[in-house]
Amino acid sequence: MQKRQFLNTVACAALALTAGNALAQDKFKIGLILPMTGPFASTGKQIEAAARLYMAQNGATVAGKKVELIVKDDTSAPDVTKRIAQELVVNDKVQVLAGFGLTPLALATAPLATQSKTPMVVMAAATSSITQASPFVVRTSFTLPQAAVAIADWAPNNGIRKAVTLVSDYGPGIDAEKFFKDRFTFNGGQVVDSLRVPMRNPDFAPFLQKVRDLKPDAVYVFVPSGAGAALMKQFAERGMDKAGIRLIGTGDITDDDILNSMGDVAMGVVTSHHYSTSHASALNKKFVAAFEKANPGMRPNFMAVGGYDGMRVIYEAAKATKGAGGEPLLNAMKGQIFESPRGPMFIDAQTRDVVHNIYIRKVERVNGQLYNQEFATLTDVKDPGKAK
Ligand code: VNL
Repeated sequence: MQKRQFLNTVACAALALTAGNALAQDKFKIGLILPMTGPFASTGKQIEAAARLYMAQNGATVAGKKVELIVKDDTSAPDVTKRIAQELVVNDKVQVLAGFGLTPLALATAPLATQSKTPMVVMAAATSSITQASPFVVRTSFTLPQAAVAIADWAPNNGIRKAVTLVSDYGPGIDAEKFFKDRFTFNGGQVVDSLRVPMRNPDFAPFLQKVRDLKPDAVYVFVPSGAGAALMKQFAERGMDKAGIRLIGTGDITDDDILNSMGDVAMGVVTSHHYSTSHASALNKKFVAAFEKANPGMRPNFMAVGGYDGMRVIYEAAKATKGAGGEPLLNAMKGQIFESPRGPMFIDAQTRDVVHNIYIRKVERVNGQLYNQEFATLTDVKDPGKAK
């Protein structure tokens, strides 16, 4: 009697365990860590909206498993990103980590991806070296050197001989400065000064005054997504444009999310980047229409596209591995080639970094709204930061 009861209990426990396992295996979990509050909240909002759009369009099951998207706010603090990533891996047992709004957040998490063999899809951060911080990193955003080199080739052919660089003082800014300076100088241009502004709450005024005094043909700028509006406002207030100093940069400064609110000062600004909301392809028109329908009043920017394409890479890899995570999932991400709303792109199997077109664009008014209008294309640009 007692023995039978014991056996019964064991059988029940075993069943519960199996059921628990089956349940866990029935899900494919994506841990999406983003800055949803604080100064970089726009990046989090764009990426979350795009990830949800991808799921709405492509179904919430993959390889027979229900996809669970777990969105967490890291407030753009690296120690928080790392702690959340740890919880997602250990407690939630996510198959993949994704998001990473800024370089320091990605770098803080990379060692954990390596230790736990969890693929880590970087959808926003853009310092070249991030993919080298862990063999488990795959990137669907872009790299600053890709954009910087392109505008450094364009500028000397378009009347810009003397430039001052002005960048946010951290990873992507340092990349933006170095790769612009090297290429622009190689092309016969001269960088007369290189200024770095604090990453958080920057006051551009004293730096812009310095630029005014130096009287270059152009000031070349990198600031992270979201900070462009403040820069543009102070650029106008200082009368830089009237002093004949042109503004050029990577497309982060004319971020589509906020471009429309920048007003006339943004008109004619030339930048280089991998995505514009007005990219003229059928696929992009569909993407923008669906995004705007699902998120009234919001325009998808390059962050949204990094998130959307990141979900594509994850879904297709999960299909190939039948929902398994770890190294097989990572390997199934390498070499993926597809059409993105940005244009053609692929994940370089060797570097795990994105290869795509870089476009030269000019801010113009179209039907009463400001857009980055692409007018030249460099095709299949690899990260120049990997050549060294
Ligand atoms: C980074 C690069 C962040 C480019 C950005 O916006 C950006 C980064 C938040 O690597 O931290 O536009």
